[in-house]
Amino acid sequence: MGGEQTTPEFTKMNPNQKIPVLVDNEANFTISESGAILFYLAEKTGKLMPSDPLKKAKMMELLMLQMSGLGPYFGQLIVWAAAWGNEFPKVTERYQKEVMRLLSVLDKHLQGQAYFAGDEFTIADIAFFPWVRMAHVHPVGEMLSTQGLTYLNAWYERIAARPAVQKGLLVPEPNPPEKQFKAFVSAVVGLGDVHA
Ligand SMILES: N[C@@H](CCC(=O)N[C@@H](CS)C(=O)NCC(=O)O)C(=O)O
Repeated sequence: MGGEQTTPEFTKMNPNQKIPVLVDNEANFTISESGAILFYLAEKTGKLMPSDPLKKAKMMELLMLQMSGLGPYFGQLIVWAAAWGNEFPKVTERYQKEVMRLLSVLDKHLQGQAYFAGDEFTIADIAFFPWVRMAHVHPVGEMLSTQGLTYLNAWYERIAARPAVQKGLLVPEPNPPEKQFKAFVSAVVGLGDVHA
């Protein structure tokens, strides 16, 4: 997040100037937006997505909830609570409450099913995992009481124990939580002058 996202080369790949961007050289195809990237990869590989159209639609429902709900609201919570040092407690509180509300919606959703789309691990679980993780490992997590969210916590442990997830958490390199958090704050505030 050193500003590379605003260079002409990167802007050509994603006019929205945000990561992630996927370049599939094999298909000569470039795509941005994490949800669209996950969907593209699942379609391409035939993995991590139900084939049944109704189950797939339910999976998309959850993927959209992550993209439009938990991700943006959690991002804003980090901006108001951490980056701007809780300068306006009422604003921070709005995002804190909404993140908590969404986490308890997710908890209810997982009651009686192991994964967000039912009994199989899909891209919806992959999309939610880093944000739910944030509620556990980062300083902002202290503002979110996840203790009573039994189903969500069990899901979190289940996903975190997957060998591929553990491997993924070390990319690009293993970092202590404080360093990860700093990088995350600069990523969510990353619009430079717009936020100054
Ligand atoms: N809706 C987008 C959000 C992407 C996004 O906000 N990326 C952040 C990093 S988490 C970013 O590139 N920040 C840098 C900036 O805004 O300049 C997605 O899901 O891919």
